[in-house]
Amino acid sequence: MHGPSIGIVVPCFDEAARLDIDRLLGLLERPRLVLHFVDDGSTDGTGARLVEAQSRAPDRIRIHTLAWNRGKAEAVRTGLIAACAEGHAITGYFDADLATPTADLLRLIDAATAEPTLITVLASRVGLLGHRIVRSRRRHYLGRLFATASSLLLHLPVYDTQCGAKVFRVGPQLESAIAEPFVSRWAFDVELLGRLGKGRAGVAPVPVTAMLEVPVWEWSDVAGSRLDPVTSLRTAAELWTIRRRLATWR
Ligand SMILES: Nc1nc2c(ncn2[C@@H]2O[C@H](COP(=O)(O)OP(=O)(O)O)[C@@H](O)[C@H]2O)c(=O)[nH]1
Ligand SMILES: [Mg+2]
Repeated sequence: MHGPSIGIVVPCFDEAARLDIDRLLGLLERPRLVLHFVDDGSTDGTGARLVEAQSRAPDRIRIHTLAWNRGKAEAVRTGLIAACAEGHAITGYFDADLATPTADLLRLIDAATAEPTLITVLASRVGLLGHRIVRSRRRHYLGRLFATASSLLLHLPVYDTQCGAKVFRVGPQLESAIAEPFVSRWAFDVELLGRLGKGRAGVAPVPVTAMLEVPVWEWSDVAGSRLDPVTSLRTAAELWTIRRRLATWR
């Protein structure tokens, strides 16, 4: 009657300055949506801001606290495992800086809800007329290079693996794909898609027809990103590690 139960993971590492709690809590207008914040060893007061947020909707907000900074990949994985364990029908993750607006996340959830065969719904940043995709030229072209390399690695015609908003149907396919830590710290989205696409013993691969990319209406490069040039290079190098790991993933 009120739609599926939804658990959205928001990884946070030292986000005290960027967290816009009011906008994030706006997501709770969606019936049965629960926010799973993962505080990844923050030392800047993020924890206190999350506790304050939770006091505004105690039954709709979870806080998972990691004792030390494990990186976005492990933080997201921890949150997704918790969301699956809680029995949500749909889960996903969403960057704390709201680079993707909440309205676009809700559109991903709507797509997954409307079409039960979909297992993966990804937000994609495509500069279409009438859409507002704001990012530096440098970040755009580097991003396109990375996306093309990822698409070749995955043998998947995916346009954008790195947008920080993704939604999944909970089930054995997702659960087996997040059961083990990722080998990558930043390119884990690629690794996750690769695992889903490969399947595992007793778990069927997710076919291309169960994946959907939804172009976002808005996306803006929010200041304060931790993706500096050195990290970008490391992330690109991670693609090789992922390729090797996926070759033996079964
Ligand atoms: N858990 C965790 N999350 C992180 C870490 N670094 C960044 N994030 C989160 O990942 C999301 C995107 O981070 P951001 O720095 O904006 O990266 P970018 O948008 O990809 O350039 C935000 O929700 C951050 O809080 C980290 O070390 N650990
Ligand atoms: Mg960002």
